[in-house]
Amino acid sequence: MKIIAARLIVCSPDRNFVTLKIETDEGIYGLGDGTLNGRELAVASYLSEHILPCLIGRDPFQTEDIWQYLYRGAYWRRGPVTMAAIGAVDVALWDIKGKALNTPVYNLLGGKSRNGVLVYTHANGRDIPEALDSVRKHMDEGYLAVRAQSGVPGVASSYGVPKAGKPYEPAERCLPSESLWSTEKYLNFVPTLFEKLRVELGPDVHLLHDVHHRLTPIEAGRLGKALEPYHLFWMEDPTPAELQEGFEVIRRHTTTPIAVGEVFNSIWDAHDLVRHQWIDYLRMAIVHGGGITPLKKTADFAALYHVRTGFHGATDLSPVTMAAALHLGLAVHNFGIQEHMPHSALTDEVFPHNYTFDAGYMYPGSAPGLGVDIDEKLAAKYPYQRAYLPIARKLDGTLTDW
Ligand code: KDG
Ligand code: MG
Repeated sequence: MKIIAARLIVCSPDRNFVTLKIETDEGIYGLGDGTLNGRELAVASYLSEHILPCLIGRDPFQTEDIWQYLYRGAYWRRGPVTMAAIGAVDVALWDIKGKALNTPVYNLLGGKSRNGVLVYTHANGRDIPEALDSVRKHMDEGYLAVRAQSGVPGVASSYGVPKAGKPYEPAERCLPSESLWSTEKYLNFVPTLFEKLRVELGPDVHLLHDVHHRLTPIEAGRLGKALEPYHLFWMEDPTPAELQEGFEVIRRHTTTPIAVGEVFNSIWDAHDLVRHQWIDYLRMAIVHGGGITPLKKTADFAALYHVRTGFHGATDLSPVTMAAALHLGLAVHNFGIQEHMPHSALTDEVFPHNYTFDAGYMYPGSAPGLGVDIDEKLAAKYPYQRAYLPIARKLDGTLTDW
């Protein structure tokens, strides 16, 4: 089998997606996701200008060699643009492999290690009563695990809080909007949120929380300690992770489990975090981590240190990445949990898929390959629109991590 064509479909059915379609001489094609929120065209250009011409004529079964060719062979390595582009190719090749062998991708990764993939979804509210209602709504839908975010009193436009009447979606089709941040108000508030949730919801529901890179390590230690009575499933991205040893400081102060990694692109971003057991869950996205090939190895490496997976699954990762995460999550032994922030109905229509949700778990389906397609005619009706993530400033105007 040979690759005869590779092209991009860049569309915006409610939000932007960069999709790679690789075609073979046997009529089988595969899909890969190359979406990098707010920087989509950089990946599209990296793919179309630099990668796609090198794929023609290659054997799509050679996922390892092609990955090394694009990573090592480029001389320049890592970074979100490069790795999302390589990830798009890698995932499309696994899709082709599965279709050619007439089996779901998870069977090529070790087969099913469990019946279904435990997922968590997002609850958001402008205040504690709204956040509580939102968690309850998702529990009624069947979710067993829910991430809870709430507006912080005295801080306008906190992270994770939806605009009135709309589902939460951070990217906006305008120049970056500005949100505000106060560590002091946040640290005083968050334990009161989780105290209320535990009192009202009982001990069983898994509660998660995303700090979104906003604290210093010692502040994160204080928060983790304050949250211990409410036994969170995890505290996510407590501090920016460029300084990996910062997590040692957090660990010294709290037993609240820690998840990190949605902005990582390589095991080398997490190597110390994992081998020192400073974290519990590794959250790299399949697309931004370079695809299924490196993520399978990363998961196996993490397993040696009792670190489990918690792959990123926000709406800026297309249904192709969602499917890839479900196939890998079903197969690896050290699966932890999968994020599920459902796409809009229009996005789901553009990307028909086999995966399903039932009673807290997701199932990738048994279609050959990844089980996701793209309706190109419909996609063409929704052209790319420039969009940005917000930025954050402290109350005195200092730019801080969003
Ligand atoms: O593109 C940025 C989003 O994917 C991110 O803000 C979502 O933090 C996020 C999460 O945990 O899903
Ligand atoms: Mg996050």
